[in-house]
Amino acid sequence: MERTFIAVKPDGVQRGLCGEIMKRFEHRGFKLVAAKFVQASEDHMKKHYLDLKDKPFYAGLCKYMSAGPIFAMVWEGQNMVKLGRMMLGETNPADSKPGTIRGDLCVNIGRNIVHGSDTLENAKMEVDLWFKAEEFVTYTSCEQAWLYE
Ligand code: IDP
Ligand code: MG
Repeated sequence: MERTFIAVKPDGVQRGLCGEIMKRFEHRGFKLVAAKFVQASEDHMKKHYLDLKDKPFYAGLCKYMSAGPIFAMVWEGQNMVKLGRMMLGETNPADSKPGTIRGDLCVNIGRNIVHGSDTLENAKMEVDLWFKAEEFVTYTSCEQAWLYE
């Protein structure tokens, strides 16, 4: 089992899309293991997006991501990181296929409503950056036995 960090960005929250985005992960069969509704600081977002620090859009990105509340989640499942990214679609919504979250719900690369970890290594780092150990809930999903053989 893998874990990934998924977050509804401030534009997704303001547009009332938390439920829709969460629903897609629930319906796919993934298990929610941590979640919180937070206002992130610009400093926190600078850490989160450190690998993009040399990009021209870095400052604007960190500002946008701290401009309103974020719905932060950790989801668990088989191939979670890869499948989470596939569900999101491409970074640019214009390249995202219908059926993906970005392909269905947004149009602009700078307002692409949702974040998802891109590799298992980054997923671990992001989960640690956003959540403390005591924020995880341990439970058995009643779906588990019917989702996996
Ligand atoms: P990802 O979110 O699909 O992993 P990254 O390349 O990691 O994409 O970029 C992080 C975020 O930075 C994107 O989701 C988007 O919000 C923003 N971003 C990426 N490229 C651009 C751009 O060319 N202009 C404005 N914002 C961008
Ligand atoms: Mg990324």
